[in-house]
Amino acid sequence: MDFQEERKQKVTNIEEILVRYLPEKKGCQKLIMEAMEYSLMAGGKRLRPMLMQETYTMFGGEGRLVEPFMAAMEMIHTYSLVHDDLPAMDNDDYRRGRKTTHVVYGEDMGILAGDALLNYAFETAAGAFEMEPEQSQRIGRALGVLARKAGIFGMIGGQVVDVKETGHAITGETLEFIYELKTGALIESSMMIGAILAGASDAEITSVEKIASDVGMAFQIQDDILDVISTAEELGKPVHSDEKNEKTTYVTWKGLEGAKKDVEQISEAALGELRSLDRSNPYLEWLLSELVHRKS
Ligand code: GRG
Repeated sequence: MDFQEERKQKVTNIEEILVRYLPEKKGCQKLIMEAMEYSLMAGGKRLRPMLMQETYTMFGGEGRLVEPFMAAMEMIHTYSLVHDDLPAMDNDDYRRGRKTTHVVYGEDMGILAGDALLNYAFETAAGAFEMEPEQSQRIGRALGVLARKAGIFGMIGGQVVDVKETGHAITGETLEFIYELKTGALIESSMMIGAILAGASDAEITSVEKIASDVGMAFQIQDDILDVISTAEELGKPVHSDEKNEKTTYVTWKGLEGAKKDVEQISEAALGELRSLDRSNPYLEWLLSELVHRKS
């Protein structure tokens, strides 16, 4: 089986896990549960739970302890997208090829569905204590990472700066800060939690955080590059700059060629650090490279 085929199977497996951890739709909470399911099961790359699972197995993790955390991570990622699409933020009507949650369920339910996913993520992850009470130390540490990297010192912190700086020119350093937190933090916590639950050492967990931080940065720069390419194609213009964008992006900062060069350099650094761990997971190596070189 080639890696592409393996990836499809892994996505299917992750979606089965997600369905298993969704609350049963009933009672007076039925509507909000439907909205949670609508957004969580809308597709997407399932990148974060996949990175978590691959890091877990790379460090010798076995069994299902990682699964509630995989589901929790995708719930948190999904909540961030639901809230990011709201009229008060990006005001998007479509995501992942279908109508956004607030368009289908109303703005009030969109807000609540995001809140519910965030809260239910922690309820879900805390279920790991019952699965393996003897691993409570690792589970507690993983919960702490999950909370911190999604919060004010992680994704929310990055989003706040992004929102506040919209409409102003920003420095490259501020842009990197936004990307590190907004995009990088959840990728970091995904891989760190996989390592923590598998019993990796502190040095290994620090190394994994660095790898994931580089992956997040390269992933976000590639996002900016793809945005410029697709816009230039739509306008029938040559692809060399970021003319449409009023916002500072990595491409407006460093130019298209500079951005591409940095994606290569940063992803090479991540792969080098991964190889230096002396743990083997050829699929994870392939996935990291695939993600930062994706064409859509
Ligand atoms: C509202 C608290 C709050 C945070 C929002 C995630 C986010 C922060 C904003 C979404 C917009 C954006 C471009 C974020 C950068 C991270 C990113 C590239 C998200 C999309 O992740 P993918 O590509 O999405 O993994 P899929 O759909 O594949 O799951």
